[in-house]
Amino acid sequence: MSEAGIDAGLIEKHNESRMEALRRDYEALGEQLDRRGIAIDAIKEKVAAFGVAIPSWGVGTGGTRFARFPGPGEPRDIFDKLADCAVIQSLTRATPTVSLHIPWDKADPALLREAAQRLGLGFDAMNSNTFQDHPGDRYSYKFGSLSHTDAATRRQAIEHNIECIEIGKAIGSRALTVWIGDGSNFPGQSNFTKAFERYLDSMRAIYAALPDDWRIFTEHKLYEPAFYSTVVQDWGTNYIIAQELGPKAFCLVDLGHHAPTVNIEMIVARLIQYGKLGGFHFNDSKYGDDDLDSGSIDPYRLFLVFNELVDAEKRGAAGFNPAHMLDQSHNVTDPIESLMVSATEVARAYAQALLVDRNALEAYQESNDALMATLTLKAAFRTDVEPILAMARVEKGGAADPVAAFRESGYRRKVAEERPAVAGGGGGIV
Ligand code: LRH
Ligand code: MN
Ligand code: MN
Repeated sequence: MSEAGIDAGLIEKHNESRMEALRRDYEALGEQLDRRGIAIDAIKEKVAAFGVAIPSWGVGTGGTRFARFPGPGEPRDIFDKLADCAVIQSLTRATPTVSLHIPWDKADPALLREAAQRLGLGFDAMNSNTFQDHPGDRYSYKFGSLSHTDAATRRQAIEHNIECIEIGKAIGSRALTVWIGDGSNFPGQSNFTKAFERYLDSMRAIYAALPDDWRIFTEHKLYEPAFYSTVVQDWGTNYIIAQELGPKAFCLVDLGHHAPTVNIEMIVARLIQYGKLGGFHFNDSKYGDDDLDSGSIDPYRLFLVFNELVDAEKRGAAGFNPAHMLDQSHNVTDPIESLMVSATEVARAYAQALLVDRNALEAYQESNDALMATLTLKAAFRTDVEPILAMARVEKGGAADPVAAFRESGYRRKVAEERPAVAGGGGGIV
């Protein structure tokens, strides 16, 4: 095994047997795209430059409120998690960074930096956690954190966020994502206005500790863990927060954090238009915050989100620089495999969105030709861009078929020998 966990020779051998077919598929697609006035190599270059961050918490098996069924070779700590992330990166070449969650990933920053460097990884946004109590903390977050009625509890939550910034500074991160579970379970339990005022005050204190070259992302979520009201529940509230805090504050869109019928791509467009789109937590869902693999339920929606992103990229929208991160939980699949599939699906949506004939689309929009406008999007979405994704991967040293190569490597079996089995048990998202 190499430092990154997957032997380069194994990837080479894996690719060798697939290269001939891949070249032919790539050529055939190139010809087809050429007829549509699209240069396949230019799309491939864009895909090759695209990356999405791995959530450190994603490489462990998730769970539900009811149970957690750990798999073999579960990472024991952040260093095992980084090793797993490096495997994902070496096979997909689309996941160069990791997003840490504190205190889950708390460790000596010098060691974190050293491990990441050795594994060829960087760090994306830091995530704070005041949705659960931390061992040793004086105050409980049972009734809230940044919006808590008690000033000392709020102060503790503020300090925790500032500590996340400090750790992030030491390891080269440049953003903090704040998601809180604050809310209420019963009508009357909380004063909506006062709770939001307290939240904003707390966020102002965190914002004041943000270095000049950092961004702060606030993440909204409709419900859960609070079941009646949530302090940061939707993109409207989120936009207010970003406006109130200032130019370093942006909204983070987690695809699973919306009501089932909400038009997420339109929210994305609005946030871009007003310069407040900070980034994404990509995942998919059928019912709520299911944290399923990206594109596993509604790949068309993922494509439509990317359609907005490519539109903004093409017209050079002011301040447009969203962070791409995954945020998912795996109950029945191998987390490494699921994360590789998700990273590929996100890149696929990007590639498909790059194929949209934007001049034609604009003309159909201007002439109110609804049918042709929607078929223009469909033509891009229906294109099988797999040869582009695979070729970009292989040319960067990744695997033509990451899941197959991962299984060939025996990585999971090997780490299961070193990492003691973990007992299953009650609920909890991580
Ligand atoms: C909340 C959330 C948020 C947390 C993560 C573990 O549902 O999406 O991003 O930090 O899950
Ligand atoms: Mn999230
Ligand atoms: Mn979530």
